[in-house]
Amino acid sequence: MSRTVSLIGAPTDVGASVRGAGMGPDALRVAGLIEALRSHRLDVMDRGNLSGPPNPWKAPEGGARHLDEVVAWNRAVYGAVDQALTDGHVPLLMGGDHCLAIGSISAVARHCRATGKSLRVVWLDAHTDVNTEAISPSGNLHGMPVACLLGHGPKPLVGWSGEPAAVAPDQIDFIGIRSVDADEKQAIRQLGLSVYDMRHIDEHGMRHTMTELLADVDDNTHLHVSFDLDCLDPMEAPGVGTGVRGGPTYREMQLCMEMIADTGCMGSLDVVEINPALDVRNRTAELAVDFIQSLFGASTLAR
Ligand code: EXY
Ligand code: MN
Ligand code: MN
Ligand code: MN
Repeated sequence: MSRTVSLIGAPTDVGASVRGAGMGPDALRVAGLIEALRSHRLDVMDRGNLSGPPNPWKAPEGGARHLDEVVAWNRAVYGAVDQALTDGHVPLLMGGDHCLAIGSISAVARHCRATGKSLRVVWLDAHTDVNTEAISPSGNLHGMPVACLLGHGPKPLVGWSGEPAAVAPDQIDFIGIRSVDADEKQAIRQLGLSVYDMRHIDEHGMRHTMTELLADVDDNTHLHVSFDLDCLDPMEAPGVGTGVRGGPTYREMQLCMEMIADTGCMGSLDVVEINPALDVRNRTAELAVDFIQSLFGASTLAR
């Protein structure tokens, strides 16, 4: 894994249900992300914040909200992540809401196809984000990135990796799931998605779950981690727009990150849904900085 991390800020909440996630990138900088990564001998290149259209704060049209603005922001994300990968860096996308994973993971998928790497996406979230405009209860596009990446979301957001689907159903695993809409459940069954929900973690523990999830990771694997801070229990991470009670503990999350770091295969990362407007001081961004350090191997004594 490269030891140069490219920070890409995407200050937008156009896909979210509430305002505020647009302040996420600077909350991470204020929480000391750059200094923390550099303290572990990582080179860090802060590429600054992308620009894009303001949030028009309109009602959904055709089952999707702010589609044009979401397309524009994801185009900017795609370009920046693609450039970081071309430069041989590890792109760290700082959201911003989770709709931005469309541009991020589409760029990673195209890069993996070009370099012959095998892509695996680890989706850390309370939600499966696999709604489409036909079944979404809200029309918010942060609830649809997985559907788009699988080739089923709103047409302007599909096919960006050069293939109809950026990711195949067996290339993505979910951790921390505990809030799934009725129609999403049907989609999960039909697609055969691998969902390690909180029930699985309760019954088997995080260690068994991650051992199972990472079993087939090898040197040719490019792991992409898409980390939605609402994966955590809102008691730990209050600064999120769609918090759901009953999430993993701090130590369960740390173990998850450390086991991912142990593979040495994490090639790209999204950190999304931090909403400082809903936070207690800057607690959620500071928590994210803890976990990001663990993803880069900081907690592992062997390194
Ligand atoms: N499933 C609900 C919806 O689609 O509106 C809630 C989605 C929340 C999405 C957050 C980013 O994870
Ligand atoms: Mn999400
Ligand atoms: Mn979520
Ligand atoms: Mn099991």
